Amino acid sequence: MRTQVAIIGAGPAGLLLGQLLHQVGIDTVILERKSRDYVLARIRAGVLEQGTVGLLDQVGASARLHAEGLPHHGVDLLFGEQRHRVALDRLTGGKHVTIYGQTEVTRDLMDQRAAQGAATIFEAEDVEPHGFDGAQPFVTYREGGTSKRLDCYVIAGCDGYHGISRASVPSEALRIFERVYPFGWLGLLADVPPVSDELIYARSERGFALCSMRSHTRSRYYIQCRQDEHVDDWSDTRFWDELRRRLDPATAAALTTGPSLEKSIAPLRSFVAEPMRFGRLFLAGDAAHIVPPTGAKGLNLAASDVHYLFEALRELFLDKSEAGIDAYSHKALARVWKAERFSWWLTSLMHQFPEQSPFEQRMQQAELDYLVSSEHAMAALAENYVGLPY
Ligand code: RFL
Ligand code: PHB
Repeated sequence: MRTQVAIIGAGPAGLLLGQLLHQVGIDTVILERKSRDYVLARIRAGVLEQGTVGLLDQVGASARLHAEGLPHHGVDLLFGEQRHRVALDRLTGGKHVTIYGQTEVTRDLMDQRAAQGAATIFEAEDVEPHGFDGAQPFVTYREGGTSKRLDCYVIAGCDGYHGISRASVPSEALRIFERVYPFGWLGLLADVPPVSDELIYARSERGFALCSMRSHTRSRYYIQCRQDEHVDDWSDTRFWDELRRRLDPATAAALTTGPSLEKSIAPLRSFVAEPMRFGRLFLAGDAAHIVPPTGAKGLNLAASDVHYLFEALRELFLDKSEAGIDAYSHKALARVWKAERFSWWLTSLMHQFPEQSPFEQRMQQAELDYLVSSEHAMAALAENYVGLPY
């Protein structure tokens, strides 16, 4: 089999890239390790920047998003039993974010791709990129026990943090930057109305908590937990009790609880691999970088990478110019590092760190007090939260 762009991974990065390329007549095949149902069962991001929504508009996969997504014009910071609203719209000249689950984004892109008859091979085993340091790269994989080969001009590694693309690059060609945080997030999804109209990021003595949502009837909550914690040790009752203790009394009293639909623990990590291009192999999204979820940036960074990569590949295939692919890594990384900084900063500000000294505790407190007392500091937070320009 032959295609122009072999895309590894059918997460948001791979699917969005596939649709952008399809629109300008560039042929793609997506190879995905898991089944369609497995991919659609993963509960992940919930906050979309306007740039991400714009890309979904560009490919015509946003009708349901505009019908069902919730525009949010502010978020709350809760500390010292007080909620402080960050007026995203006022502080950014009218910008907002949209609450719409990553699961739904993925479903919309998959449905559109299937309707257009573009090839996605699910349950592709042992996917491996080859020859990307030359002009004739190819990808090998097994489908239903049969070995296959996909020849292409370019390989897009959109296969997430644990994927094969980055792992196929010789380690001496990669520079890794990493911070692992000494805690995780325990998340719970439930069909109960959200406790508030807007998201609440809460810092408490017992650890961080986040009140988020997927719709007016479906809530997503997170609490900071130990890294070595097991999800089975967290009954729903224990989760709800702990969440309540991290909120102010009025918010805790307003919380509606119910049986969980899903519960899982995610580790927190900052990670960047440089560069994002190796000959004819290009990394995009979590394959190249990870942010802790505190800033809601992971999916949105995958989208901005894809925007840059799409422009570069369009130039390569349609204008026969390599200028775009030569600039890709540099352009994408410039935005990645700013989102890394924001996610690291917000994580450091809002969580309890096991080894934190009394001095560091006071610094965290002072920074929060300063933040909510300064329009300039709040505007910097808002500007980053809604998403920096591409
Ligand atoms: P994905 O979504 O991991 O997709 C990669 C795909 O590649 C497949 N794959 C392979 N396929 C073939 N061969 C192989 N060898 C393969 N290895 C892997 C995988 O099965 C998968 O289908 O990466 P992508 O597309 O780069 O997208 C990135 C986002 O998924 C991620 O950044 C976000 O979910 C992060 N994130 C959030 N981002 C936001 O922008 N806003 C949020 O509110 C937000 N909240 C979150 C989050 C991530 C979380 N977790 C669980 C890590 C909340 C949480 C709890
Ligand atoms: C979510 O709803 O899953 C979510 C929202 C905001 C974040 C992280 C996760 O910062």
